[in-house]
Amino acid sequence: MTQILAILNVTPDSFSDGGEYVDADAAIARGIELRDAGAALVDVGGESTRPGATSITPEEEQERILPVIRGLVEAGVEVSVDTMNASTALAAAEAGASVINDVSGGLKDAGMYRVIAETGLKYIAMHWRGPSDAEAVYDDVVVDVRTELKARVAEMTVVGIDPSRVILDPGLGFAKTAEHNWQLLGRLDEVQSLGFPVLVGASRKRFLSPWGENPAERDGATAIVSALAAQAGAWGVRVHDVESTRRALEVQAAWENGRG
Ligand code: PMM
Repeated sequence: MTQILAILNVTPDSFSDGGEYVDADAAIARGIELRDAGAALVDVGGESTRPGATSITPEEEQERILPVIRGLVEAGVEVSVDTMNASTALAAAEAGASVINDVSGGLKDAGMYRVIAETGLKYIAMHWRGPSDAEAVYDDVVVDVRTELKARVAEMTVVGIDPSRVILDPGLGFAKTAEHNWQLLGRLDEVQSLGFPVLVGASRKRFLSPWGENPAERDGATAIVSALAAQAGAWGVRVHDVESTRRALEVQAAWENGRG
């Protein structure tokens, strides 16, 4: 069954839910709610990756997220942490997180792979070409993303990361146009052919705007993408609204069962 990673942004400026959960107790309560709604993992992030968002220091990031991680772990919630910083990954591991979700795939912080290797955390490596959207130029986006992810994996192996703990993500919307995103989804099998579990992060993103002007109106389209990603064999989907995606995944599973 495809896993649901629920997004819990503890940031004042994330593009669709920024500012709601800056208070640690509110964030912990929300994370528990997301788990109860069907999330296998709650993905806690303290730094917005939105283009143009103000960047913060790892210390500020940790100040925001560590109390939330501790509270969630105490409540028995499995936590992943959305960070590009090695020091934050290490602190998160000590606080009880089990997965690091790195949108830079290890390109932002040269110390990240060592922390992953040494802590034995699971590692989600997303395809990334830097912090801006300026580099959305590809010969063939699926071939190029696949090649670049493969290069990341090769480096991870050199540092000693256990490949069985690695999950790959094509990085929808990160230096990608809407057309690029649809090609990556339509040809997800090519990304999966690298032999790693694949996570899809489409939730509320701009390429879904034909089905919802405002981000929160895009949960219907997001849920359909979740079902189709599951159909294509995705390991997981990272979403804001767990309820609609859980129902979509249940419908997909029922359909699949009907095949006998
Ligand atoms: N997208 C965002 C943040 N983190 N992590 C992964 N693995 N994949 C994604 O597609 C991804 C991510 C940006 O969205 P948000 O600001 O709503 O969290």
